[in-house]
Amino acid sequence: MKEKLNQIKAEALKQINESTTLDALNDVRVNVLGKKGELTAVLKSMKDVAPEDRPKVGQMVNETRAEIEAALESAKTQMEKEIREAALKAEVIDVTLPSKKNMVGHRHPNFIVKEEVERIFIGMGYEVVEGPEIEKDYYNFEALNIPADHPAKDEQDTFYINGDILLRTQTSPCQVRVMEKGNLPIRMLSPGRVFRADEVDATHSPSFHQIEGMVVDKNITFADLKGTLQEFAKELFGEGTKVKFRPHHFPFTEPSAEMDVSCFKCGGSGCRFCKGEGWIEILGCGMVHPDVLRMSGINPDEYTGFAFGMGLERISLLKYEIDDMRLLYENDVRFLKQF
Ligand code: 2NM
Repeated sequence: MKEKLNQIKAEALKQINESTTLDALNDVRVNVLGKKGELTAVLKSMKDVAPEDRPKVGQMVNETRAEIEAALESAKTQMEKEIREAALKAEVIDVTLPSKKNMVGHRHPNFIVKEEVERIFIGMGYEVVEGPEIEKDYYNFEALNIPADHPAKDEQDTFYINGDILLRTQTSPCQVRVMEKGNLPIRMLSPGRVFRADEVDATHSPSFHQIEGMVVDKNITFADLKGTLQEFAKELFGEGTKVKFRPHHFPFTEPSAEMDVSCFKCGGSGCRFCKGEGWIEILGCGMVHPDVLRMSGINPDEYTGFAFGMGLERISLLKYEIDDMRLLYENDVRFLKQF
């Protein structure tokens, strides 16, 4: 019996040694220790052993079983360790490889220019005020001294929601709302989206952006307007920038003017960029019309003011030398990254 057990053990240990996979190890376990295993068969044949020898034989079987189990367990542990190490080796991460970059966008040129204009005027004590894009006819036209029969009010030019409500065509209604509140003096800048029924081309879009500014205080004169806008032009386009005012007409200002800046490409001598003019038109401006002040509850004998307005896209196109406005609306990041 002892010989038989030693033979089973030796054979089992040999097979364990020869096993190269966890499955093979498991097969050894089943073949030796399983229900139909060799050692189990020995245990089952105990009935043929003389009763007085049974405890001794039983102990021998158990010892053999324990030794085989221990060998199986240690082989399994060793094998698992090897498998783990091989896996780790195969999965080495090279931390020196360049990482995958996330796609990030870029600030839009309109946004860059808007912030720059805001920075300049905030530096002069202005407050940035935004208002609704859907406006009442009153704030967009009537309160700005634009009469009912003015061509700008035509349905060909303005997007109407109904007879009384429309998409604002300028940001000045925002300034009317501030004047109405009556907290004087006022120094404000109103940037924002405006709408006009224009066909899309290199210089037009039915939705674009404006920045308007307004000052209302005692003793504000055209000299304040000129000094302020000259300072603004220098900061935006460079210290050497000169300005020129040409008489113009707006219903909401009197007198009114358009302001040109000396060409920041050629310095005013005339080039392809300024079409040989030496000057580039930049904004409209004027002294707030007394009727506009009066309609919003401000006494024009006590207070005067100036206002100005510019197209944000136009400034972006000029400043970054972009020749087609449509590029500003495509949001192609390869285009945006240039600014
Ligand atoms: C412009 C040109 C001239 C303007 C006038 C006003 C207000 F509210 F005071 F009447 N806001 N903005 C104004 C004046 C706008 O844009 C070309």
